[in-house]
Amino acid sequence: MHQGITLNQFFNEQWHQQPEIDVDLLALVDDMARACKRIAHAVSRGPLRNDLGNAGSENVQGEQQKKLDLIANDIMLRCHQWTGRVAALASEEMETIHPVADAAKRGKYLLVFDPLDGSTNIDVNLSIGTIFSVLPAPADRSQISEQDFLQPGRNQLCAGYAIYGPSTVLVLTLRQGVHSFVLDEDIGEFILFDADHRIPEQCCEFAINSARQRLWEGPVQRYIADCIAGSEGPQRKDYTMRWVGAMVADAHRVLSRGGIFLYPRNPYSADKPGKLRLLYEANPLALLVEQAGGRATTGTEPVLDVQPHKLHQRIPLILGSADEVARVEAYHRTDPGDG
Ligand code: P6P
Repeated sequence: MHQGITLNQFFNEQWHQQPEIDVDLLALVDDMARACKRIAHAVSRGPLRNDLGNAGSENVQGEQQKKLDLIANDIMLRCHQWTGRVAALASEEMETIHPVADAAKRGKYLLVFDPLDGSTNIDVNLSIGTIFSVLPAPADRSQISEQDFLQPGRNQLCAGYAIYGPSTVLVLTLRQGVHSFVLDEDIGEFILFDADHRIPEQCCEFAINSARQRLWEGPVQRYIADCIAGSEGPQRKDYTMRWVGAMVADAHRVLSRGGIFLYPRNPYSADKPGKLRLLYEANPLALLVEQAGGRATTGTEPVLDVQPHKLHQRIPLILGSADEVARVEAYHRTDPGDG
């Protein structure tokens, strides 16, 4: 696939080669690109418009909502709820699902998203992003319920993220490879720069918040200790550590150049087995990583196989280069102890 074509041209070419690709799904991707352009614009003007800081409200997770969290959420609703492609939406920033109004045509997809992941980075001008996942809607769309969203990640038809960094980059999959596009602000188009991306199988870079080491489950404690032991230790190679504090940024680095990202299970907190949310953080990133040849696990099972039981469910997440994630899974098999 040749570099330099627009998102639209790219997917039109894919559709000509594979007519089975649903044109409504391609149109939804186009709607998403528009939403991400608008969010990128709002984020970049945050300091100029006094849009930094807290909104004075909390989300369902009890976390302080940033003004830009709510602005990004509103942009996502505006760009998707009247297109006729979506039957209902769900967001980290909304406690319950958001069915498309009866007056509008309810489309064949459910859209679930984190409108602005890593929003604690906003006020210090570090990378943040939008994460999204597209699921099939039920045949009967007259009464969409939360239950309809509770599908394992393997059901996703499309997943992706936009990262708002030095450039605005859109990375997505329609289950036929992972493709990356960079926003050319001069023409307002996302331009293809990396088609059919493959994540390096080997790596020597891990991402974990080491300040929470006391809360990690045993296998992760031992794995990280062995990484820190470097070439004198059982891994027989030296590692480096990176932690941006926004999963979308850490995952983008891991997907781009290899590595492993860990936000492991906290065995001391039954109701919060992990920090990251299954439906709109772990599942979309897990699909992207698997589509690029990597792995994504809870430590004991593939993330995409987990059957969700509530909308804002949290999950332990370990994803990245196939060989390194397989290594961590082996630590869980050989000595699963919690301590
Ligand atoms: P900690 C952002 O709030 C987030 O949900 C993820 O994007 C990020 O990876 C994680 O939390 C950071 O958590 O414990 O390091 O602050």
